[in-house]
Amino acid sequence: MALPSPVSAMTIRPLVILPDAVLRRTSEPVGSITPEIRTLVADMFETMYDAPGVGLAAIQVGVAKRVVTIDTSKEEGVREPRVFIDPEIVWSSEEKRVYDEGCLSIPEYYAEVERPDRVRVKFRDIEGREQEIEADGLLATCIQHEIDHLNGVLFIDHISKLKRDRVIKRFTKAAKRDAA
Ligand code: K2U
Ligand code: ZN
Repeated sequence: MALPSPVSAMTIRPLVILPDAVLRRTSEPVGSITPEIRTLVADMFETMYDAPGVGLAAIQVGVAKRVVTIDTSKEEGVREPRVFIDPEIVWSSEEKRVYDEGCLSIPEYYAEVERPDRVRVKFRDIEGREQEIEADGLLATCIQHEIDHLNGVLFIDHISKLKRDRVIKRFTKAAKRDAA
C-alpha cells in the first residue's frame, strides 16, 4: 500500500523517553485528516523504521493524537506500513498469549506481558475510510501495546509493582544524570 506523500519532507522526530509525563497523557481523537496529520504519519514511519521498531504511537513523538503506525513485515527489505487512526478494540479473545515486550520509550528493557491472543480493531485508514480487522500474532500484541500508549498506559503497567518501580527509578536516575 503506497502512503500519500507528506506535505513536507519527512523527519525523524525525537522519541519521548520514560519518565517523561507526556507518556501518561490520554491522546485526543484525530477528527478530520489534515495535511498536518499526513506529515505526522510520514514522520512516524520515518522515526519507527529508523529506531527500528515494529510500531509507534504519536504520543511517543510528543503528539497527543490517536494515531498509530505499525509494520510487522519480517522479510528483509519488504515493508507493509499500516496506519491506524482513532483505533478501537471491539473484541478480544479469551485465549491469552505471553510476549517478551519492549518499548521505544523504555529502551533496552524487556518483560513478559500477557495479552489476548486475538483482537478485532475498528479504525480509520489514512484516507479516512472506516476499517475493521482481526489481528493475531505479533500484530495483535503490537496494536494492543500501541492502543495502551494512546491511553497513557505503558507495558510496564502490566508487570509487578516491584519491577515497575525499579525500572522507573532507573530511568529517573538516568534522566537526572543526562540533565546535569
Ligand atoms: O510502541 C513501541 O514502543 C514500539 C514497540 C512495539 C512493540 C512492543 C511490543 C511487542 C511488539 C511491538 C517497538 O517496536 S519495540 C521493539 C520490538 C521490535 C520487534 C518486536 C518486538 C519489539
Ligand atoms: Zn511502546
